[in-house]
Amino acid sequence: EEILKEITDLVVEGEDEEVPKVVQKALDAGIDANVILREGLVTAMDVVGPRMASGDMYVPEVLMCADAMRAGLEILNPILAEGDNASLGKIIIGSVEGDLHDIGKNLVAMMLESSGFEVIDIGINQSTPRFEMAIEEHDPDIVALSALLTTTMPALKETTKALKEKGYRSKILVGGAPVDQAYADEIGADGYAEDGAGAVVCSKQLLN
Ligand code: B1M
Repeated sequence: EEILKEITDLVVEGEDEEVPKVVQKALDAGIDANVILREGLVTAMDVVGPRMASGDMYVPEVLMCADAMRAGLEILNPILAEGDNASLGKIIIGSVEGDLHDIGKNLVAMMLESSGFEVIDIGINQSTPRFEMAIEEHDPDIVALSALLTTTMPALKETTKALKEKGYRSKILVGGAPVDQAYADEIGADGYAEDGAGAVVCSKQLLN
């Protein structure tokens, strides 16, 4: 679809005012919100990633892309979130210490919420003590940890270990691009998910 390509291009260009308008236009044209998300918005990050790695794009530009993506997501969020309201369980989610990436985490949070979980998002760059404070305040069923960098995988491991050592009842779910099932097993997490849909399936399994 032409309009999906237009959305991708606008996100890559960091057009945060245009993106929501075109996303709305795509919805009005009857395109499914999930398709707009996957083939319009998320594809932009597949373009941005390699450009960033090759030095064709710098952090300030990528931040503009992230803002444009967020602006588009805000239009889709209420539609994607039309789920049931019964709480399947309480989940605290955050990006681990040193990690400032939040687009993927936000997507995972949105999917969990729309599937009926109560989600408390504590944000990016969260240290172990911050997770502990949140756990003590909310007593969640699951703590979901996101890491997007190979350099923050050690923080993922530290936090997982520390929370396990404290003996909280919460299950620990981990994910993010560099993480896989083998690593999740190695660090003693209770679950691993590749994406938002996987996080929903895994969370349901963990609470069974
Ligand atoms: Co950064 N970055 N970044 N970045 N960035 C990556 C991750 C990178 C692969 C780009 C590249 O070089 N090709 C690379 C990592 C290399 C590596 O570690 N192997 C990288 C780097 C190097 C960096 C910096 C070091 C760059 C620098 O400063 N020189 C720096 C580090 C900052 C820090 O965190 N300390 C940095 C900064 C940034 C920005 C701030 C500019 C920006 C983030 C803005 C924001 O998030 N608000 C940014 C972005 C946008 C990216 C890319 C382009 C896109 C990430 C993204 O949002 N993807 C990324 C390259 C890429 O992924 N193509 C890149 C879309 C999103 C939907 O996917 O986040 O993977 P993702 O989430 C998925 C799954 O991973 C999974 O589900 C999500 C939905 O499908 N998932 C979970 C995520 N969390 C989960 C938790 C779960 C389960 C599943 O359970 C708990």
